[in-house]
Amino acid sequence: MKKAPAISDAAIDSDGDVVSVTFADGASARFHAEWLRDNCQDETSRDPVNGQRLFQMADLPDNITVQTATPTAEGGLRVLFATDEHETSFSAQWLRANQYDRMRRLPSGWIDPSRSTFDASLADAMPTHDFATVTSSPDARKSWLSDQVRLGFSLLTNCPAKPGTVAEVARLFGFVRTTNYGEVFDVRSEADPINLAYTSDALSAHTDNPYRNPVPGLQLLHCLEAAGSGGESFVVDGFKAATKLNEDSPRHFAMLSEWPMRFEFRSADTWLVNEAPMIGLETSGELTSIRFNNRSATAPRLPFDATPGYYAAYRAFAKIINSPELAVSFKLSPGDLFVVDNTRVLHGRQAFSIEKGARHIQGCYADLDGLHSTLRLL
Ligand SMILES: O=C(O)CCC(=O)C(=O)O
Repeated sequence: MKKAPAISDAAIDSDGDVVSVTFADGASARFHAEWLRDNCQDETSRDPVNGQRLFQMADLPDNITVQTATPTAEGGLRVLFATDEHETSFSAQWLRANQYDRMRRLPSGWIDPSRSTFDASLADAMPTHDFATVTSSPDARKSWLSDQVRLGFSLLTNCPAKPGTVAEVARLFGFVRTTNYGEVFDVRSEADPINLAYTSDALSAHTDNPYRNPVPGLQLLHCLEAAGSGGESFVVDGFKAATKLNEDSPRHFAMLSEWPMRFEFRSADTWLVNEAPMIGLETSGELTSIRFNNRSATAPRLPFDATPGYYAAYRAFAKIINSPELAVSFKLSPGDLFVVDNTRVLHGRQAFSIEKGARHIQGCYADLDGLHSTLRLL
């Protein structure tokens, strides 16, 4: 690490609440008295061996102020706190590395810059990778997984069109997550289906299993037999849709990120319920997750006065999600497999006819942390 310039000057505001320092290169920084006291680095404050803090926040006096702050001969800062007469030193290096007075609150709904959002035009530049190549080459696997993290979606071609391959692909980067649908599940038209996915009906854009907590981070769908007619797949970037909602109406965006939807799945042996916002934000405002599923959303129970605004926001979000400008459409052939980040990218399919051949897709779930771990190691 580059050595920080020495501290050449220090001043305290009239209340003793804030210390301003000037570095030899002319840069300046401000620190609150309370922040400095909490972050004292001396050996009565931090264990000299492991660096862990030795006091409790509750032990510190209220209304901490600084009595004196002076540059040291070594270029650091000597501080005497007025409230508890604690005296300590900070190096210029440490203060520069931990400076916070230029931190900015980011707008609600900001997206990690390592992600790229997409719309329908991605169909002209599909993130396509070859099964045999990603299996044999670590570089090719890295490129595939990087696309997956950047876009939340990737397509793998020339996979063996054999049952079980989907789990084999998941094991290239992590572990299969078994659910009540099994380790792998067969998506085809069935009599008396436990899920509308197991029919020949169209499925509108959705994320899977929002009724679970946590939801599966990744979904893999592998084509074993294509539909004779219909059955085209599509994906929609939920981050793009949420960003559009925020641009059109920050009020709607706030509604869906503050109030939860209730999601439910029930069959003879399973009853899953989860209540969570459709748009998930970190406390920093970062957009981190989308839950959207028309089939499994159930009656929301919100404060009476919030309900009309919630429905207006829900309808506006649904219209954006269903707009053709966002849907990337493609038809799977036997051996094609796509992966979606199920916390971000929605997927769906067109209705298909079963007269001209049985469509058969096999799917499985996996967790995102395994994929990120494999990518870091690669
Ligand atoms: O049939 C398909 O293409 C997709 C099925 C699906 O959306 C699902 O299993 O979640």
